[in-house]
Amino acid sequence: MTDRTAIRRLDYTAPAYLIDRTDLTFELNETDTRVTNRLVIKRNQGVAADTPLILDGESLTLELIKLDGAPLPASDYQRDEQCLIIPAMPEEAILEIVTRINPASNTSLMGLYVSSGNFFTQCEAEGFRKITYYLDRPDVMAKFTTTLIADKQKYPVLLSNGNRVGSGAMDKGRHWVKWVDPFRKPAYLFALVAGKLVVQADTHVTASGRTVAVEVYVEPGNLDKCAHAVAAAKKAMQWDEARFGLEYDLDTYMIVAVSDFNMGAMENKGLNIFNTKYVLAKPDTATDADFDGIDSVVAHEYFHNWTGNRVTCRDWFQLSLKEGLTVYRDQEFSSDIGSRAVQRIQNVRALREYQFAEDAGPQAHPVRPDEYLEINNFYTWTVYEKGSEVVRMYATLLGREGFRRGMDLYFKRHDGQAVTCDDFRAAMADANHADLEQFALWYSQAGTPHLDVHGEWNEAARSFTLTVRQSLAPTPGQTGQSERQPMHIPLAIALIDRRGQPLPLQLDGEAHGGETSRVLELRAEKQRYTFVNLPCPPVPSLLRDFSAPVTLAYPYSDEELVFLMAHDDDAFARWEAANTYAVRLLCAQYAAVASGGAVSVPAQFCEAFRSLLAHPELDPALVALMLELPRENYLLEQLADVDPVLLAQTCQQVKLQLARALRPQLLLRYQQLNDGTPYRYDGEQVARRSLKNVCLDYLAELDEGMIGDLLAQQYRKADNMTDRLASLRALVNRDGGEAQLADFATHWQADALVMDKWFALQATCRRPGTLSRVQHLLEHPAFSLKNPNKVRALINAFCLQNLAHFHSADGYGYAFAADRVLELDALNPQIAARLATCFNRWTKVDAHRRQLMRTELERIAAHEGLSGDTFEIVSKALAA
Ligand code: B3K
Ligand code: ZN
Repeated sequence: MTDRTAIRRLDYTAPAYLIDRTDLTFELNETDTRVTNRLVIKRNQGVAADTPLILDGESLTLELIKLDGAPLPASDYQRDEQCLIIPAMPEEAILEIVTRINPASNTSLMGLYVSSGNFFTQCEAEGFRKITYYLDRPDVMAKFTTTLIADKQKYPVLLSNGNRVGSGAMDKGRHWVKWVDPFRKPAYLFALVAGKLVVQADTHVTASGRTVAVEVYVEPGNLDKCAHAVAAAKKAMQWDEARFGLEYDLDTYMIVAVSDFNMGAMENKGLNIFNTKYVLAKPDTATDADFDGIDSVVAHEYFHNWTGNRVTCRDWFQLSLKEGLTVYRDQEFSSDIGSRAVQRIQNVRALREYQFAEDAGPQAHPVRPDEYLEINNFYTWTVYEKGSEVVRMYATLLGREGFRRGMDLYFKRHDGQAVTCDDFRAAMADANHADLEQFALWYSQAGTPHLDVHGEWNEAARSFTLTVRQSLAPTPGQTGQSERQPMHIPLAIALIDRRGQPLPLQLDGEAHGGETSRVLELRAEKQRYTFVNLPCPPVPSLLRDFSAPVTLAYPYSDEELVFLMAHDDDAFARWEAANTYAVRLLCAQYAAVASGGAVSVPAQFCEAFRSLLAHPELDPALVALMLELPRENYLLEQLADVDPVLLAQTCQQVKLQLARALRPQLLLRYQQLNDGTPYRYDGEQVARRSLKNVCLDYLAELDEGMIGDLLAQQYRKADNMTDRLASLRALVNRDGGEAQLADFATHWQADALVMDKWFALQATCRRPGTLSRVQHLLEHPAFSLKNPNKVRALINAFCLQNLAHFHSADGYGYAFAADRVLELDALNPQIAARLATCFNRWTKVDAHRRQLMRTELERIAAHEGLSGDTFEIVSKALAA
């Protein structure tokens, strides 16, 4: 039965009982695992003596309950599908519960499950209750010991949280290993792994001189793909010591890679479990983006040891407390080990493409949600990425040192506790004597604030006045515009003179000019800033480094955008100017085509791009980012009543015209960068490859035999996956690409992660017949609906990234998506619910498609036995 009652943030009450110690014993068997759970429980202070103990538990077979050593008769407890209730509970007791579970039949990949013959767990958010009866909530923190018992031959490696304290042989070919975790933790951080695994080991010596073992466990045959993950873990450890003074606290830090996993990775105490996608990599099999992804996910999970584990969340509404902060930390790490500007642009681009769409759609929710049906639906772009922008704003407002003072106070006050987003904000405020009361609105008001900015030059006074108005549109489930309050928004600005120099900024009333860039703190609905003593009318550079997660409109002329693209001293703002210009161009072209006209890219736009290609002294990575056209999904958000097929065609035509206009420059730049240097993953080479492959991507639009040869040659000669995949991506969109596609599959059929790329290329292909090809691929021996990576590579890629085919006017794309949602829902509700978000933006498309999408949403919603996960997503979409 599905429980469809919303959980509300304001209903929080402290736990009635607390658990001091949790001693677990697992007798592991694929279809019948026995779990013995011994709890030292006590009633919480101030709780009435007749308060029952209510333990969470799902899909468990109960074998035995003992209270203080004596078996508990059935009349002394009650059970239903979600809990076990003991009405008469002593103030303190030892409760022993034995349950049986069937890991082999667990396709939800929550709780204990089997993957490739090995055992793994996933407990966040509420998976521990599928392992044993427990107080499965993050504010109940206990000390855990775990004893694992299993067949020694089949499961030689037995891992859990903390430190390994003993092991031994047993009867029937079994063995045991015991683990003790000295730190209190909530159940969602529990983990175990058992199986045939090999390990790549290294050490890290901490700043205080302790030696920590760093171990990465993988299936045999994958040891040659672990070096990057090991190096990433060591870099992350060193970085956290240097930047935040935070050291690792156990003797061993373990990462285990598993191929069946619902998300990227999980920060279980001392035993992080990772999707193989974020561990396994070598130049042959992984792209530059994969290597980057491993750096950031390894760092993210490692950083959770302090921000998430040592200090955890009081309840799941506070999820962004650990996720927003940890994303901010991993972004800072990536910026420090790579290019800060590239990192920032990539993060902002993703935020705008996905989080802004979430904020504008039916699933909009605040960074700290107010209610949910299924918490797993709230591991969202808003909680993670907007949450990280909120944390970044503290650093922008308080400065780097101020932010560090706030972090130090946060750990001093809350180490070992389960706390709230308000506690974090209070630490930031108190450590800096800052007023962050109004800042709390970032956690409670959903939607993307909009800034409308105007500039006025006063020739007589030689002053420039910026007028800024903020607004916030209503979002589903939140009250109307009238109740929205103005927010505390850091707006970083500069004023650039005609030669491209930033001018010293002196506000009217200030004694003298100051820095050339400053952060205005907006607090009111409308604010005016007059800058004086200016030699000439400036061009404003606004929202530099994307100082707040807002949309901003300023009436720039095309010429001003081209000027900022070339001259702004902030790299993000240069990219932003190019992006604004390109969005403007594409929206105008779409409007022209939609009203019967043809695509025609103005010469001035081509010139701006030509000049980017003509300056080899510019950072190739930044040039590549400026040349990449805005994504179709992002453009869809800027328009209304969209025909997505026409939008995709427009984008392709614009790209083709640019390729024709810039052919010589693209080819020259491609040839300069394609210099045959053997592959290395380092900043300089990654930057060069990114621009080279952007040039190739444009050239591939040209229907010329010579370009076909160029693509085939890059495919053949590439000594790395980045270049090989870039050429194959273009080839699959051309006649004749089938040969390389087949060659690729033959070569990589045994490598699951590389085959994911092969599926995704075909799912995102532009050519006719893509849907039937995708349908055909569902039957491919390397595909499995039970493997989330495969589902994401083939099905989600088609439904969420292939606009032209998903939105085909016959509605077949929508029907395909709905069928897959229903099929997946029976296997793995979390994965089904994520896929169902492909219907979120149904109100954005034209009336014909709106009707088709609505019909499919209704079909899903009406399905008998639909999970709460999927129900929550589709019912909200339908309410839009
Ligand atoms: N905390 C986990 C995500 C758990 C998702 C549960 N549905 C990974 C992370 O954010 O690091
Ligand atoms: Zn996280």
